[in-house]
Amino acid sequence: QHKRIEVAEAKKGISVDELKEKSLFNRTCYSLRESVLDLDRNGIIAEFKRASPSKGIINDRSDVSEIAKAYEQNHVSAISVLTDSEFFKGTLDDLVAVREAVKIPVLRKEFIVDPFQITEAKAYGADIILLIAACLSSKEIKEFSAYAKKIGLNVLLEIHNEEELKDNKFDTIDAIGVNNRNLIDFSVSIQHSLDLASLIPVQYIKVSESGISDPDTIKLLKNEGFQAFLIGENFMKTEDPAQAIQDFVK
Ligand code: IGP
Repeated sequence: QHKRIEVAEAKKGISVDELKEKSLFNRTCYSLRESVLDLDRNGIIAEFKRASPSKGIINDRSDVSEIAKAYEQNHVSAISVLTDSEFFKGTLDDLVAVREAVKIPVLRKEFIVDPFQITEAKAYGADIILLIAACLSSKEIKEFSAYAKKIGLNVLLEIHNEEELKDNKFDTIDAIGVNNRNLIDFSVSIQHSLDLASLIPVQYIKVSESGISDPDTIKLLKNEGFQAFLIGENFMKTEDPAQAIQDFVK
């Protein structure tokens, strides 16, 4: 609900037509699929995450460009940037800063409830949007993903159970992410990914999200067919996220 109010406020500040005039809106997006399948990259989607509802402040950094560059130099496949301010202390400025710092796909990590936020994602430099099945109807997922594709964005659909997968197998979705974190009680289990892996059709890039904190877990997930791994807290909680990712991937 608070998100809908926030979107209504954002709409007052700038119109869709004004968003579409921004130079970033008219760029060509990097392909998530190509980057994930690129053998010189490691499948990690590294997240810039200052805070979360479950952990509070994780690391209140302002040097987002530096961290993004370090992630890129360590061969991640994409970078995720939280733009929700209330729960994650993120901003659209963070998204622009990351866009300007790297030449790999950037995901706008946001609770999308209105197509306005999809136009906004592109206008502020994102290549990928996240649609969370738990927050949207199947009809919305179909329409929002079709619109995102039409303006050249990549779409990552986040699911947490078999039902959400079954209802949303649209051609306008590029990747399916299994969130290992339960959005209601915040409990985390990699088992969610392991259970759903074989049910995700091959046309989608398979992503495992949340609670990944050691390289052995990645090996396990890879064996089950996962191609990408969304990791935030494990890097962000350290004093030096750049060093943390270097140690993790070596
Ligand atoms: C990263 P972690 O446990 O590595 O910090 O998780 C990412 O998966 C998580 O931030 C996330 C998220 C979301 C945040 C996954 N889906 C939806 C906000 C909204």
